[in-house]
Amino acid sequence: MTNKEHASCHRQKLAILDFKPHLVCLILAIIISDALFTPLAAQNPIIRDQFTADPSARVFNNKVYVFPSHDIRAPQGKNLRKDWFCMEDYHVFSSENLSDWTDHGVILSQYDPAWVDSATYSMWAPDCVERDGKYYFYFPANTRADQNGRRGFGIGVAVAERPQGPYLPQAEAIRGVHGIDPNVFIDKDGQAYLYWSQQHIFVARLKENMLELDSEPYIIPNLPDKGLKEGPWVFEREGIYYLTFPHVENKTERLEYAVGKHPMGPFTMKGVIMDESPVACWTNHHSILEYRGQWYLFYHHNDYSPDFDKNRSIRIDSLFFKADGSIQKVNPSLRGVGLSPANTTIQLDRYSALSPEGAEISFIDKSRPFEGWKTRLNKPGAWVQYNAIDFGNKKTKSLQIRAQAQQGGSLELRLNSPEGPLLASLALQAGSDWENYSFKIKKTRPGIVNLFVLLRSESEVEIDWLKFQP
Ligand code: FUB
Repeated sequence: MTNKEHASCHRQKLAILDFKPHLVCLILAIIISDALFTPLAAQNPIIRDQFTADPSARVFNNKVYVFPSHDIRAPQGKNLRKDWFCMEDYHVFSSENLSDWTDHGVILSQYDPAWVDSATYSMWAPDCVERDGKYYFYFPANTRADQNGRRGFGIGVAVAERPQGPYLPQAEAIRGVHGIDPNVFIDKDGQAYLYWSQQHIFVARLKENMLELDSEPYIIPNLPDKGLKEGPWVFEREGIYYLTFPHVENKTERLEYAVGKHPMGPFTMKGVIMDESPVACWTNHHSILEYRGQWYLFYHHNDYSPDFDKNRSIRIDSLFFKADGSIQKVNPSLRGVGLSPANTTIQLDRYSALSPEGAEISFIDKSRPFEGWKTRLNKPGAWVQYNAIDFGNKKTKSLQIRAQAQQGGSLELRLNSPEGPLLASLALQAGSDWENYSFKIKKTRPGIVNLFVLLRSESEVEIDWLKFQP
């Protein structure tokens, strides 16, 4: 967590206190706001039991709902390419704290809309918006052949009374729309716009029924000429309309943006929000939203499938604006956002930094990636850094750690730097299995720390997680 994120947590608390001049009210407000205030935190990736991609995140009824694509491995015997995207249905996930996500299950599958060719497993990136208490879910898919035998991507709408569905698909795809990656933006005056991509980025006005176009599709000009552009996501902040989208400037997609004074432009290119993935996950696809005073970038990476980048996982990192409204580049992280309470399971493998030598992260079991990762320290002095652990105001006296040391080993826990104050020295006995060890530690002070876990022994130690206790 950065200083800016700390400041934003405080701003959220203070906003609740704003209206209380009287001291007694103020004290009451502090007690109430602390009780009501759910801290926001997330480690990446955020969904840990299935592949998810192309996250469209929305705030509905004070909760964050994420509508992602659902990558799967191509089923046998369906005549599908093994090396391509394969998507049969959509789930929706919701959370109030960005850490604990409820999976509301399948909200729509390729077998539901009459117009979708269900042999193609092509339920690509969706979006969802609310209007007058109804939820409109927009999704692309390959169409069945028309009278002239023509096929291609269309975009359909399914409507629900609640964000988690059930969603009822319209009988036909939206007329006049050919392409993928729908995104809907409703402006302050109530006018809704549909954006989508098909090599270029298109926009058209939507009728008030949210189901039909109200203008001819228009190719948004002044965006990069060369390289695929897709996945538009439009939002407004302080009178500036941001058109953000993945674009292949070099080899794979990076996230870029343009700004304008109207939802239909003209837009002027501004820059890069997130660079290309260094490990060549070919796609990236994102959404941007403000939730309780902080802006977030939702995006994806192939965390659980390093050898096949069409099985992706969604992540969140904080996003900041400069004073002139431009977007600061976001560095993708595993650590994610917010504070990790000291008494919860802290996955060190979602680290903030690793020593240049002797520290590495790998799957606990490569054949079962959703079991997660472990941290391996194999050189004396090697370390893993995990930032923003919140010790709250209760004293912490002990520590549990799940670790494995084949030949026995020793670790040190230090605060704020590899040479910082010593919190604990841990001696781990030899064993060929994972063990849950308990140790007494020096009493901690209340507050937020950056933790360093260092290897002191010659022999290596693997760590799954640790947790502090009173
Ligand atoms: O998920 C399938 C496609 O990959 C999306 O529609 C694109 O935006 C890219 O993420």
